[in-house]
Amino acid sequence: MNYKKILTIQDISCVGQCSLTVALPVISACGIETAVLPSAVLSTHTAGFSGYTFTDLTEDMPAISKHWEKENLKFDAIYTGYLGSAKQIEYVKNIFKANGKDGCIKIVDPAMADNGNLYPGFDMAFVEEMKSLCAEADYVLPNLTEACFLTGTEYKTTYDKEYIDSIIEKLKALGCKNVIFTGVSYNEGKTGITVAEENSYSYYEHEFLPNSCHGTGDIYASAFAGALTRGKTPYESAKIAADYCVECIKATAEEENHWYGAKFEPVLYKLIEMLK
Ligand code: PXL
Repeated sequence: MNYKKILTIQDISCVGQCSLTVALPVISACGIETAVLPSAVLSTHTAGFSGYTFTDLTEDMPAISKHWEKENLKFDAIYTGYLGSAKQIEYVKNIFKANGKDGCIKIVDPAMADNGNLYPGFDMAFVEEMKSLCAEADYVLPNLTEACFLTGTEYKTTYDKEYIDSIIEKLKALGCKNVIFTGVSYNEGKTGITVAEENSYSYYEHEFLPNSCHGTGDIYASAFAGALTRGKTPYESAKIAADYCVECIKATAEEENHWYGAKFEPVLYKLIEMLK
């Protein structure tokens, strides 16, 4: 049996259906063993809650990585999400080298911004460090806001293919090998993903749902990482992750008060079916 292991590095938001509380179940549902390295522990995520706690785990990282090295624990893929500090990015780069198997797939979701703004607590010094992490990744999964910050491009809400392609070119100039560009919308009522591989670009368009949910970026990146590690092509993985996110958003739309995350759990079985 082709049994694979992913290490995912992102925060634990104790409540909020994002980062590790999404990545662990979603990647496990893809049939992949999932090891975790928490970047920080927060009582909730930072989008919509106030007064949350934040415990930075940056200085735990080197010892954890060293211990795994000593035990010869290595991973087929390493997928990073929300990171707790700019310094952490340096440690993550070492983890890529020290804890990945030969040919380890490195997936970076530069989770730091949305809707034209950086998340609370992030600044341009973090963006600078993130650029260097993206350059070491095999797959980078930015949304439009993150792609604009990474490339110094003006953020626009209406745009054409030329605008998106020019951002992808700038990301490639930064050293990003394959770009999975999420939330790219050219037509009303539709959105999609541009999959810019080393030598070919493709676009998957799907329905745009008006009730956008917090945490769907993490659901997307986790499903993509799981599908890709399982052996699906980048395009198939991008499509499966998009179709699964649509199912999660639809499942959440039924209840107006569920504002802090997407109800991804009741439709996990659909992700498993898509992977067959
Ligand atoms: O979903 C991205 C994310 C992850 N972790 C924390 C967040 C956010 C987005 O706001 O606040 C703590």
